[in-house]
Amino acid sequence: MTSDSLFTDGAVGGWLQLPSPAVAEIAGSVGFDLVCVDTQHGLIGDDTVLGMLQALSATGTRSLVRVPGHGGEAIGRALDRGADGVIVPLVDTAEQAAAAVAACRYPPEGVRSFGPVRPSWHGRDPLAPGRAVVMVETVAAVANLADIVAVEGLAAVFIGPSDLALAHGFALAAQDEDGPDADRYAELVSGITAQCTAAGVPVGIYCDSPAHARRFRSLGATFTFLAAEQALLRATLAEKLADARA
Ligand code: 3PY
Ligand code: MG
Repeated sequence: MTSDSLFTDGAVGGWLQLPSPAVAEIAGSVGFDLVCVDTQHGLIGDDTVLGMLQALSATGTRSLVRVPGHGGEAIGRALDRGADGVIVPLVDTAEQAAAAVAACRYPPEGVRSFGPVRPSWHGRDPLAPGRAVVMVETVAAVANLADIVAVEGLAAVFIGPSDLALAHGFALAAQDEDGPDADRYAELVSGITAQCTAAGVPVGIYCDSPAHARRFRSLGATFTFLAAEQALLRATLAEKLADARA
């Protein structure tokens, strides 16, 4: 159970990796509970983030930005452009999680520099903290999870299922219900979700497919993000092409 209106139980998010406000507007128009603009692996440059966040706002869709690393500069820029929060990848320790939370808050609680340019246009509380979501996808993060979820002010944990698999010596296909070592991988994921839920922290996970979303929900994920739009676009184009040639 969560009291955060962004990470409601069962929420399904969209995931954007193409540098396009128009594509963001399409994603926003289909009813996702929230959408993430991915600047870690996505092909999205800093200048395009603003237009994508504006396009999402135009559809009334709330947004997160996955920043490329732990630096406070990228976190502040995402929040100044109006993102509701950030996803910080590859967090290993409670200290790193606490630094992410601090980067989303102004002093005295945090270290964010004041300059909420776009939020101020929309009557949003200029001092409102941004949501800090930290990714658990490494061996160290799993080992340190009890301390990570105890960090004051953490909005949610987000599992990177592919990095998590590789870091623990699993094939990527372990994410599939009938994949190699699927049971051991499921135990790993369930262990993470159980610790988050016991601590009252929403726990989400990236899902390559609706089947993964169902599987991971059954393993305790409280919210999910559906596959990146570029992967869905390519799969649909290939399917329609094959169909047209049939
Ligand atoms: C992962 O699977 O490692 C991710 O970071 C998903 O975006
Ligand atoms: Mg990852």
